[in-house]
Amino acid sequence: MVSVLCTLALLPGTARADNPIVQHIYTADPAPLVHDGRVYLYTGHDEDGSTWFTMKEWRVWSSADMVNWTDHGSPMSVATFSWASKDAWAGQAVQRNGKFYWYVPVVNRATGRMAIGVGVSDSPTGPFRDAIGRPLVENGEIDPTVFIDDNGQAYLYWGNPNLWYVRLNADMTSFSGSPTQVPLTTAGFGARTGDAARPTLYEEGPWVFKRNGLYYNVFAAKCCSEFIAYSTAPSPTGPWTYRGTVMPTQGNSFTNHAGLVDFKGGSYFFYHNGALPGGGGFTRSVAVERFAYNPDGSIPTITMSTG
Ligand code: FUB
Repeated sequence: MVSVLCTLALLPGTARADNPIVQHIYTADPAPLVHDGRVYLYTGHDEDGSTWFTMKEWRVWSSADMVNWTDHGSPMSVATFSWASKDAWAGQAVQRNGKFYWYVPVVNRATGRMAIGVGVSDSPTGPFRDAIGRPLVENGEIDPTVFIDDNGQAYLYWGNPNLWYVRLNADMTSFSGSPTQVPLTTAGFGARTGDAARPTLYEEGPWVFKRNGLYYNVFAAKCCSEFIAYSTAPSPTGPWTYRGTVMPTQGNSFTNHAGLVDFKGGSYFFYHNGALPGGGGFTRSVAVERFAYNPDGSIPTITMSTG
């Protein structure tokens, strides 16, 4: 659990130190990025607790100590993408060559289907502009995660109900060839029962990273009381081996969404739940737990400190 050293008043420009991290608006789909001594936390914004997601913008928060968080407002929204109509869903930002690239799923007005756009900025806090003026990927699926390997090759993964990846070009805003579909085997992603269309646990929200030479894919499993599970592989393209549960179903939200970073000697697991008053599946809140990898690199079971 994150130690709470202080609790800030709910002043503009601040967020509270304890879980949930943000307590004055609803936030979802956390995507942390470590840069220059700070953790930048990119989130969605749940604006209405009715019967479906109402998400029009993304938000940025940052912290140097994982206790005090600064609110950087909303430097990117659906309106940033002239071709987009709605649904500012789960994305991830990465830094390369002095620029920050933020990959997000959003509905393409022309097709009515989800596409992946990419925003770019000179600063981790924006403002972000549409990097290419059109979708980067169009196949109706969601939840991009971006990973740059040690040799400089960048990968974009995404998908629900499938899992896809492309190798991004060095410009981070284009790719060569066609998207590759990852084989969703039960050995790779666990076995689901009772849904012939989805034989594995993989649902959505992949988060791919490398640690001590091992590639991890931490993902949301088995809608619609999602838990967080993970797979590992010897390469960024697999083959993946299912490794089990990271965070069990908990927390008054039918989705969950993971983001992991190492920061100043600690490992941190970000997620969301419905822990705030009025919280639920469409009024979520991002939270974080500090944890330690097991000596063999496996991830321990992490439970929510609130929710
Ligand atoms: O926030 C909208 C969607 O819910 C995300 O894209 C999924 O990962 C789930 O959290």
